[in-house]
Amino acid sequence: MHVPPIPHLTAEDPELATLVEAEATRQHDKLRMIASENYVSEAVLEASSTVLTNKYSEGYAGKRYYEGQQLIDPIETLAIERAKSLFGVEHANVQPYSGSPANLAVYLAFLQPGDTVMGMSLPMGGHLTHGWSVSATGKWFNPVRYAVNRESGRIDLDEVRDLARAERPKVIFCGGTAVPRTIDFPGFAEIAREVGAVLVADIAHIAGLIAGGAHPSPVGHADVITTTTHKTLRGPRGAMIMTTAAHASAIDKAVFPGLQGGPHNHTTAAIAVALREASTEEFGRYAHQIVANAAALAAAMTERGFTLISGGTDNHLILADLTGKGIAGKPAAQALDRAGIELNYNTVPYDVRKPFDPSGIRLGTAALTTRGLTEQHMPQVAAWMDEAVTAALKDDEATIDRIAGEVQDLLAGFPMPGYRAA
Ligand code: DSN
Repeated sequence: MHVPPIPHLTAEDPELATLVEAEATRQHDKLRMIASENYVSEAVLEASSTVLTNKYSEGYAGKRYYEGQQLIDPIETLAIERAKSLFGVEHANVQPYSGSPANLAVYLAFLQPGDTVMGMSLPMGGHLTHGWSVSATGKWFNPVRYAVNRESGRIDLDEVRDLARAERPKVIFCGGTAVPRTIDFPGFAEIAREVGAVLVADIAHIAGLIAGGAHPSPVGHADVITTTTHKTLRGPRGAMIMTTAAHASAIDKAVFPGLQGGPHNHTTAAIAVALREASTEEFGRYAHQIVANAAALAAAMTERGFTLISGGTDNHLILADLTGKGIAGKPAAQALDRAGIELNYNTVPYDVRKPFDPSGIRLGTAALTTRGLTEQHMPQVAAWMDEAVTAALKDDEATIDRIAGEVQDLLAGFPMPGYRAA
């Protein structure tokens, strides 16, 4: 059953409550490996569902447009101070509704429509909001995009520098959604400095690793840092923008009133809780375990004949090209889901297939590490993946069903925050 329990929802809206309970069970029974997902703590869940959702608070602490902020102001200030202390930054804005609005605020703060922005191409591992063509950021600005090296699968900073020198972007984004390797923040900072660009580090995927000391920090290198709060950082769905003091006012004005109305105060409170959790030694151990698990899984997948982009991983994320396995990413992801292994199909660099039916899969170890799985379990996970993909090619649903049962049996021994067996 869902924890905290939902008796009022069950009484008032059983149809919805049944769906929520079923989702809790699904999350419990599946090996969740979508690289951007996690399980939040029960304290974060409780904070997310408080009466704070009832309150409008347009503005910032001490400068609101509505009365009754006696308690909201200290809650938002607590979240801000915890973000500043955890990441070692001069300023934090905790109001962005999610990662895309956070990145849009950067455009509003530093660019005019038509200005040049440089980011990693989406199929190479970047994000829609780093200037991809279907995004407002690609339609209203002039995007130029860097790739990864075709052979190494890694960013080549010499190519990035050449492009920056040629295009003179006003803003450069580093970071992305399918980047399995360490991001060289000092290297990007040097390039940004040379061409006079604002460097934005989008650390959405790796924020928890940075907080836990398992990935280098962009602080001192990037002018602006954007992040979601719900991936490796293990907070509620939300976002933050962190800056030097020099850029604080521009970012705050861009978030409100530039882009958003009232902040979601229940989310702000849950972010504050997550940031407190992320400042503990236990969270540091968790962050390192995520990376150790990903390394062990990458090694086991390689042994089983999976082709990994860049040959492996330095962080929580693995990107695999399934061409060598004779199956496309989408049918593989669907079969793996039926086998109790949840991940997403994904383009790989220089993919010859379409984004809605690409060659690869993307997976991550943040959620399964929260459940308590360690390196010793990764060979079994890789074996299940290999078996399920092979079974999919032969329409062998019996094997897929068997794996789903084995996954469920394994996970029964690893508690899930937010769920208890009834
Ligand atoms: N949807 C996020 C991810 O999965 O990485 C990016 O926006």
